[in-house]
Amino acid sequence: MTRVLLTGAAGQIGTELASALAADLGPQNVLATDVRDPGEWHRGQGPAAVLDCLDPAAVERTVAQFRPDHVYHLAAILSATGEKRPRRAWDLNVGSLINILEVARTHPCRLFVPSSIAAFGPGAPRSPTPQRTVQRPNTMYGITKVAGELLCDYYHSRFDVDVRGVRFPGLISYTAPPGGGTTDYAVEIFHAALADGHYKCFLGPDTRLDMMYLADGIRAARELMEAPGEDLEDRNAYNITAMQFTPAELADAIRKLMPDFTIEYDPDPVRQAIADSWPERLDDSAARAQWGWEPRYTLERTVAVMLEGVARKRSQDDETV
Ligand code: AKB
Repeated sequence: MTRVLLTGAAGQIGTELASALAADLGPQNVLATDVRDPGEWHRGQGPAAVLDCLDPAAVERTVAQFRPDHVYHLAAILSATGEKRPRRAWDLNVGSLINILEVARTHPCRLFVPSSIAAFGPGAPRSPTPQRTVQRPNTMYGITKVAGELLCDYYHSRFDVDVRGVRFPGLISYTAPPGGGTTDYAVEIFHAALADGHYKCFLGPDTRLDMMYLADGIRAARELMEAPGEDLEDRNAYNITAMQFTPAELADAIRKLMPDFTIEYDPDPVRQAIADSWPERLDDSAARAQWGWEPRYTLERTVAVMLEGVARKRSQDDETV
């Protein structure tokens, strides 16, 4: 059975990915790690541990002891937080990655390293953004993502490390909140709709961005990790996409199920500038051709699943208070 290690497992992607992997592989085969104490985030499925990926000895020890076949390296600082603490974003995003890549040289395992739409900047075509085009991002987060893509390419060609990755659009889910991203509005809006019937959006109404429901994102990561390596010409940074919308279009889609929902706009200059520099729609034809990528969640399906999931979570949270 495949043994899997996750870093950053307490985050938005890690929480759902760990559960999905534990359900399929058996909880004992999935080690969830995060820099935060598992007492704060772990819900009791399989083993969990504290791991600071900036500590190379701790990364080495954890990998040597657990002997994973696959590692999903999810620890990262996102775009908006990265602009508040650029040096910290560089240190964590690039420093943790190189520690993981180094360990994979001596303890062979397959790595998944996520990149992002943030790896593109204002100079790239925005709709569609080609798989291969100019990458000159002007955010620290984006710079760490380009550096990460290049590091992964380097460790693959120079040391034969089997590392793979996708460029995620904004991810929408309700199990664990995203934290410090620019696309977070597309999650917050559902919580506000159900709590107050109203949302104050930190991006302007016409800001179109590339988005995906997290279940599609998790399936993309897992399918890429199972794909034959020899087919992966663009292995470390596949564009993937599912849907594109603006805050106003998302609000309209929510209003189809909650007719009284209202939205107002109060753009935050930092996050608005980040969003304006990002792709509206990635061209995902390389992922489709090289490993069969195909999204399943449309905007309408995502809105229905999110309203139901957030409502369920709110009533569970009420019961535990
Ligand atoms: C962010 O908004 O920073 C992230 C991303 C698109 O990578 N969700």
